[in-house]
Amino acid sequence: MPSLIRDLSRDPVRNMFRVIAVIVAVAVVLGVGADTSSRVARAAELETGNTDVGLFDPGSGRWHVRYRDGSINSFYYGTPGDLPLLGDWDCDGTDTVAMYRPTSGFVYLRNSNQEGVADREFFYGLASDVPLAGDWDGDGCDSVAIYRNGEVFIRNELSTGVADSSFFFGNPGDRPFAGDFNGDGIDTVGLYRESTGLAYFRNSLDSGVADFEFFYGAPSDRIVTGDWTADGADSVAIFRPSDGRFYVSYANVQQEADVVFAFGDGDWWPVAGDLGEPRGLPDLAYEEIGSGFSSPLFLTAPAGDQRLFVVEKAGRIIQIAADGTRSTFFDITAIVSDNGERGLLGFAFHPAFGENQLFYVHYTDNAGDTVVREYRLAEFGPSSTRILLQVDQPASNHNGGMLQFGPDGFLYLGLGDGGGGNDTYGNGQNQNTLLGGIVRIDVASGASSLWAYGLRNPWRFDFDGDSIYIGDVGQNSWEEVSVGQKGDNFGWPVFEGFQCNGGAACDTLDAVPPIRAIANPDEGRSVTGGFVYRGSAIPALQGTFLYSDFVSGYLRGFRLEAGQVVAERDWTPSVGQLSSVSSFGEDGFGELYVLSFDGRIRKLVAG
Ligand SMILES: [Ca+2]
Ligand SMILES: [Ca+2]
Ligand SMILES: [Ca+2]
Ligand SMILES: [Ca+2]
Repeated sequence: MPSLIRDLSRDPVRNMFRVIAVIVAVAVVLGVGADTSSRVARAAELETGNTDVGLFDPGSGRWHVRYRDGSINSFYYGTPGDLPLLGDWDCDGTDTVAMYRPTSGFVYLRNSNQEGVADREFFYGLASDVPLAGDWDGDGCDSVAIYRNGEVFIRNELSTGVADSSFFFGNPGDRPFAGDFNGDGIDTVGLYRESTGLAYFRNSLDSGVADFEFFYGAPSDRIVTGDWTADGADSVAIFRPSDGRFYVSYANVQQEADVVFAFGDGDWWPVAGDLGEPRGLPDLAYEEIGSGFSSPLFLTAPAGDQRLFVVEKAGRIIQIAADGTRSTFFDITAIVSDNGERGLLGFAFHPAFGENQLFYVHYTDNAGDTVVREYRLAEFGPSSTRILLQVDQPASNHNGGMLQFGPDGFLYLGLGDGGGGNDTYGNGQNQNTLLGGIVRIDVASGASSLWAYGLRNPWRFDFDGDSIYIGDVGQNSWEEVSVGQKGDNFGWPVFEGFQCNGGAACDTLDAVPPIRAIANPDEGRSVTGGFVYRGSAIPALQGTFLYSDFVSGYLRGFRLEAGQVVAERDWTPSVGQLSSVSSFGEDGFGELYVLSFDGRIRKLVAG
């Protein structure tokens, strides 16, 4: 068979068709993938060399890149229907994403693996061409070639222009790939015939017969190449859409995969390359630590304390001892109004609780108004307390909730816009009310002031350094996650997410846009803000903000650097959807928990 192909492939377009019928049966027999279960377990020992993999989901326009340590970064770049590329466009040794738009022949390059606009764009090729990334001249920089019906058009510059060279290789319908198969520092072209699983390789950029070929994969597999073994030469891997697995071969020979790992889903397009130092977010899992709580909506603990304190909406705080024993720590159900969005909504220990035994609650009183109250544990009783803040609530909804000490020692409270719909009471942009904002309370003097505003219902927030991460529940179209500082205006109701909701005012308002806007109802209906992870059990999660949604129950997170999202992930496909996620919680050591209104509490652990 090999000699037959070589003899005939002087005119490969015509003659490669002739051998298809012969090799179909062989390819099925030799296809990779036998006994995958034992090989999936080996993913952790994958010799990746300098090679990482990525997948582009053409349905959503979302990328998922997997670093060699197994961590993953997901981000939107490109639009449905684009073809993905990965290459070193700026010659810094790290590969980044690009999109080829088949409808226009435009290439859109990014020099970083994160959401954003193209760093460079240019036109090369025609509609229906297939793009290839490679270093065709060995200068250490990748550029884009295109494959068109059995002809390859090489270009060494990232700009619009004519091909530097072209040559014939393969048949119309073959799927081209590129790689440095002989380790000479020059990328050349291979062809994968999906219908048969036969791959053809060429080591020079000119017309001619395949230098070698072998069977790898099964029909509909998608091929990538990478230097998995760090010996300077690229070898093949395939992504199998039918099982969402990569099958990696350490040599360009016909053999079973050296390693198999699960990554991705369905009809996604694979890439491979050198993503540089791992910057992705690690696998996570839920570990249920308790159930049977009554509408739990918060969890906290004093720093360094082994106990957990669970807030139940009706007005109870349940203490969970280190051995799991539960007891009632605190009960103010008699003074809490608990219906709809009302209840005991926030709870915070004083940073010096160990010495002064002070703690703080935010609840809706029996008149339906907001109260923030201080208690001292040793003197607990209705008369032993100090009311720090009372705010009249014009409606039963949008009462905010979160209560947390900031790093500056002040106590912060999230308050909604007063309720109704679409800011009925006009509080979002009114700086003369505490409603619709983040309120700063000086617990020493009892003074309160508006610290940030333009919020609809900041149910949960978290301070990290001098930044606040806010989950702000949206109206009809967009749930928001925003990050800001003192004095910021988050835009409600002039903006909902990035969307203008206030006509001409949108042009002049100096509002902080959200970091993420989550489409309602497609992705979520009521965002549940979380925490920036500062625990120690999952080091690779450090600095990541995690959040969810009360209705859709996803688990998402991102990490910022200089205000930009540099790592992002949606763990829902691996951890599953939860029901009625009411809040996240943080224990005395910075580990995080997810609370569901169905009474269950789960700890976030390494996956
Ligand atoms: Ca680069
Ligand atoms: Ca080059
Ligand atoms: Ca080469
Ligand atoms: Ca290699």
